[in-house]
Amino acid sequence: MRTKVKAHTNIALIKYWGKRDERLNLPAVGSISLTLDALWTETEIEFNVRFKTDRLILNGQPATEKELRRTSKFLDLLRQRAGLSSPALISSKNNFPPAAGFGSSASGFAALTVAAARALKLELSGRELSIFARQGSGSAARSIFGGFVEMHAGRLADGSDAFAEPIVPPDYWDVRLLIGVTSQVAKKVSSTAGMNLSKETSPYYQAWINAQPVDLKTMRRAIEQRDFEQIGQLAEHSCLKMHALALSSNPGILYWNGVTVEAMHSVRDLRASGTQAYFTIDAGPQIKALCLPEDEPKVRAMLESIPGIQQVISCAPGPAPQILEVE
Ligand code: 2P0
Repeated sequence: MRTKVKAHTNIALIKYWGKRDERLNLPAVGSISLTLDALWTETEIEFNVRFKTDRLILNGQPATEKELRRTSKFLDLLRQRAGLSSPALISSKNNFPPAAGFGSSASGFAALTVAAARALKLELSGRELSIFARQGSGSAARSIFGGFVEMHAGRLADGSDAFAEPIVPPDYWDVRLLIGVTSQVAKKVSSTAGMNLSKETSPYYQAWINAQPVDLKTMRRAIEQRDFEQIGQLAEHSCLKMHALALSSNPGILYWNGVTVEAMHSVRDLRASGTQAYFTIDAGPQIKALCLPEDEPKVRAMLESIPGIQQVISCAPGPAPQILEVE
């Protein structure tokens, strides 16, 4: 009952911000993402009746109590489905620096879901796996698939219609996402805390919910048609709307630093000079620039020339989780 799985992280082009149900972790809005090849988590899990309790090793170190509790609670869902109660030993490592601005939760919970399901001999569809992954972390549901992926908010109270699915096959279209690292300081407000505060206090929250279906539909069509300009413009717009929600929360949440703002201007200046580049930013200060493969050198050079950018990481579309070992 030992399995090892590699899962990739993802970047949202249409952002997820807000929950319709906290207990089941149901998103208030759908989202669209791109799975990334260069950033991944490898997770090994063993269930064994002889273990006394669950144990979790993260990047070679024992996890904190809080991390272990979250993981055990999540594994209970899969154990319950399998009708088993064996404790697990989990060892998980990321290939990306914590400074990359990706919480490990998307690739981490996707890898854990696929590894645990396989080790417990559960035969689950991609849809079912994404429903489990969602309960670990909303963005993890999208990492169950490669390439461009849509997460559905759903309407049902039990969450059975809140799942992710691919929009096009993983090799449908080659694009690039370049991550400019601006800071290595941990963010002060987590995504979960930030989106819950926005729901409670932002005067723009309902407008955000109302506009999302049109953004999702337009993005879906733009991906199918490989319309890069439409995708880029819409991704920037969705990012700025998400940050407008954070800023208009009370107290306001500001995820950017000065370098992030400089970089947003630089991306737009490059675009004005004729290179198709668009930015997106998550719940942190890193800048992420979307471009076509042929423009990658120019976009990288632009990011590297900004004072305060510490590192640039290039990503292409990535695959679905892969099972590396089964015993
Ligand atoms: C996204 N983010 O769509 C948005 C944009 C961050 C900014 O999904 O509370 O860690 O565990 O469901 O998955 C990060 O949120 O949140 C996220 P939970 P998660 O990528």
